[in-house]
Amino acid sequence: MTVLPAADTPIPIFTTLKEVYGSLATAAKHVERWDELVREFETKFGHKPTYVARAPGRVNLIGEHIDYADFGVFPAAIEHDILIACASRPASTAAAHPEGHAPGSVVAENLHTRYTRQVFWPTRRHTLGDDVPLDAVRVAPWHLDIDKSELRWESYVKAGYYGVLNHFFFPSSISPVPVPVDILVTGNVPPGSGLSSSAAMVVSSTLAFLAVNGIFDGEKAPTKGELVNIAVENERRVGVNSGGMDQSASVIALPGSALYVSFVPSLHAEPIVLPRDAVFVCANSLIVSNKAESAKHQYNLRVAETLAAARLLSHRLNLQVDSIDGENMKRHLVTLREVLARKSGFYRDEQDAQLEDLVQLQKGLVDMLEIAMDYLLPEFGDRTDISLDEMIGKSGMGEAEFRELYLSGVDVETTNFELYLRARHVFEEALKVLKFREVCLAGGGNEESKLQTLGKLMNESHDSCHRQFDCSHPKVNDLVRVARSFGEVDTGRGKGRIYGSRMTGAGWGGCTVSLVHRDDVEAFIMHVKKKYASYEGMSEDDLASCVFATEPGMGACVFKLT
Ligand code: NG1
Ligand code: MG
Repeated sequence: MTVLPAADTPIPIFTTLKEVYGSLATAAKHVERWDELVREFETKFGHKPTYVARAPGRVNLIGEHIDYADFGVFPAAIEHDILIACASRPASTAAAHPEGHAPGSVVAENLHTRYTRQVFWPTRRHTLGDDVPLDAVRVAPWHLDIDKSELRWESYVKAGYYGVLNHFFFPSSISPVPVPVDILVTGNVPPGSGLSSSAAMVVSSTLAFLAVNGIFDGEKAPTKGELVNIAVENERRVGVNSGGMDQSASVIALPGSALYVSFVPSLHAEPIVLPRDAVFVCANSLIVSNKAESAKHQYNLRVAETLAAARLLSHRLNLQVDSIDGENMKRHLVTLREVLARKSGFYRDEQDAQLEDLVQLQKGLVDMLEIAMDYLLPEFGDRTDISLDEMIGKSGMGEAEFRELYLSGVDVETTNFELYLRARHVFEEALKVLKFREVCLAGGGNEESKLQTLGKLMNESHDSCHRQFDCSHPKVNDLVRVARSFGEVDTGRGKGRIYGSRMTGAGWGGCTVSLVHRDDVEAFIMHVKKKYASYEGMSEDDLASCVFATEPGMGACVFKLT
């Protein structure tokens, strides 16, 4: 991805919490956490931290599972965040640790007692593939072992470090070696809940390693857009073939605005102010979606299905998506967005100018819906799914190359694929995002009817995630039902003003987001706490961390301690 000016601003380096959270009132709620983090760092490591890297989670308002098809999405940063206090390890304390002398070694602690202390250091990966002693190979990329088979907290720390090492300390002939680092992590983004704790971990880890290595002091400091690109690359190292939505929201967000983020031709983020009376309330279904475990048969399978749908469409439409490499055909992955662009007759470079025009994009999407219906449904019968054999047959590719390109990252026990429903969800959802953006941007007009339109789009988005994309969960559907039923509650000022409710994030558990009138937020939160069965018997404190209103918050930063 190249980067457009919108994301081309520097990553902020702050020295007050008011700057970090965008207002004194918000900052006041976090002072204690920050103090504890700094204090504990000193207790654990015997020296003071020099920086705290901060990255927030995000809530996606609309546009689910379409970022990796290259369509625009609509997230906002939340107040919940990951904080990483860090400092280079002084020689005096390094002596106390056997690992203290390895270049770039990391001692990572977590304030959460469930996560144990981790020590690791990078090696250089020899071109022949073996790890060899550091000083033997000067021109080899850095390597860290990341366990993709289970979800480990330090994997996200390592993923962030990986990108820093290979972007800033490689090739080593022109870069110095990284310093040994002590870090202490804390966070309050609930994991596995669709609020992007993972992106917040990876972004804050990337920032921490950049900061301690002095990269912000030099000319090499990356812009926000560059940080997003590095963080996306980093997160894929944990084994999820994600799009770029979460990292964009976590890095680029500004207080008071949601973001319309688009990815083609390059990362572009447009801050958009939401209607005055709109408040978004998150509620946790308490079903934790374990990414590492589920990636292969859920998330990555959906990525594969949408890419396979794009392949079938491009074959049927006769689009030139592959290239010739000598004697051989070189196959390329194309996204549904690219098929749309090429179908409209524009190749990669020209498509931009044309598709900047969102009206054109809208028309293209409507066309694609029809094309998908013609070409992605099975030949016979009234089912919507097609068999593996039929899918490969319709791809124009040989079986082995198809399996290698599309199915190698997923567990395919399934023999049937819902390519039509997945593609239809993507095109319809992309249309909903454009509509959502348009309503938010429209000046004047009736505020109430704006909220109703936004809410309706959110409801439709949820129903499509559930029925067409099959990424919801029965409990999440219950929670959505509970939220929507607030519309029947008499608040004393009339019926509860809930405009829409949907799952947010990858799904298969996690959180919902509901659009509620500002004046009804408290009553709504009480209603949900009381009616969602899994909340029964929970303490007020625990409930408060399960159901909360969010205002679009500030993106990531580095805090410099004096
Ligand atoms: P979450 O909910 O953070 O796991 C995932 C992807 C996004 C996007 C959404 C679905 C990662 C890091 N992020 O988000 O890119 O595809 O699902 O819209 O996997
Ligand atoms: Mg995630």
